[in-house]
Amino acid sequence: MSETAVLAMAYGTPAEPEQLEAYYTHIRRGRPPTPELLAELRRRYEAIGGHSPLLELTRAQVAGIERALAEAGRPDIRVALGMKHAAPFIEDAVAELAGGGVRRIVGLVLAPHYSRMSVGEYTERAQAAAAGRAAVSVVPSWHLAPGYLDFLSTALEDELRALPAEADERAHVLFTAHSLPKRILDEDDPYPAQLRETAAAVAACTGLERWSVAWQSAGRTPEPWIGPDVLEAMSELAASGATAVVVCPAGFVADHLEVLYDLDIEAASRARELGIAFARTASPNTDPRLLDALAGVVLDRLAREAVTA
Ligand code: FEC
Repeated sequence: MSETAVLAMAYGTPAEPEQLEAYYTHIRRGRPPTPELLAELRRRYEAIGGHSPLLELTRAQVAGIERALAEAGRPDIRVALGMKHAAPFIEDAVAELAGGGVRRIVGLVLAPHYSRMSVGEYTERAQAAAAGRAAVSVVPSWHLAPGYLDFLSTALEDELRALPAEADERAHVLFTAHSLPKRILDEDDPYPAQLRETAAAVAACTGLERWSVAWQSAGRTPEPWIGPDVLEAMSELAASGATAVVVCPAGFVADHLEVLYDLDIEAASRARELGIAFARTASPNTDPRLLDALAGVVLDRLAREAVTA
């Protein structure tokens, strides 16, 4: 095995419904959910068929990035999966890589935008797990990677083209990412600005005029979360004359609960109540444009480190 490897880091999902409580407790940093919160989360998983496809999709993305690296001339680089809230955890993957002789780990989070509360936490965990055993350098963000922007642009054009002609006239595109507690704004966190940069780049590629950014899937906690929430934004758009909303969940790279429930069920139902057309852009999942882009991001990181070493 090469001394260099990639640690692909992703959110994680319960592999079995029996693991839901442990998963939710982990997300809540060890605080078990109330029976009501757990039942509500179980209801959302049941509504999408009882199971999120996230684990299978994440594994397929990891295999695809490894393949793309091999095709780009680095068949020696292994890509291991480490997850934030489910096994195999980030710490398990780091231990396996270090135990196998890896001394240099490039961390790649399967989420495009940097926040201290997302990529920052993945980074801290990977670096703590590797301390004294391997050097870890994590790609902070890749929200303007050309293959990712290209995927989003064509996915958006497909949905806009498929809208009924009368709805298309005053269609509005909402680019979304997972909301985070508002306190990140006091710390100059780049997360909101990076989502706006992704959105502006896709809007420029597609010649889009009516678009804005909204936030989705805010946690069920008492503190304020970044807004506008996607559901509120849809109500405001309908009130100001929009006939259709197309949601582009640019903050996610795969189909999972927050896309399949929060958008395809909850937001679609809100659109029906508001009397407007609704569409959601396809997720990149295993599209080669995403996988090649991510392999490119890793190779850039390695090249930059070779220059500065
Ligand atoms: O399909 C699945 O099974 C998992 C889908 C899933 C993804 C995801 C991505 C992100 N989250 C982020 C932040 C937070 C914060 C909290 C939080 C809570 C939840 C809950 C579930 C959940 N998240 Fe998530 N997230 C996914 C699923 N997330 C389930 C718990 C129930 C709920 O509140 O809805 C609040 C924690 C707390 O209570 O203290 C904060 C961010 C991302 C995108 C970046 C990434 O992928 O890492 C940020 C996928």
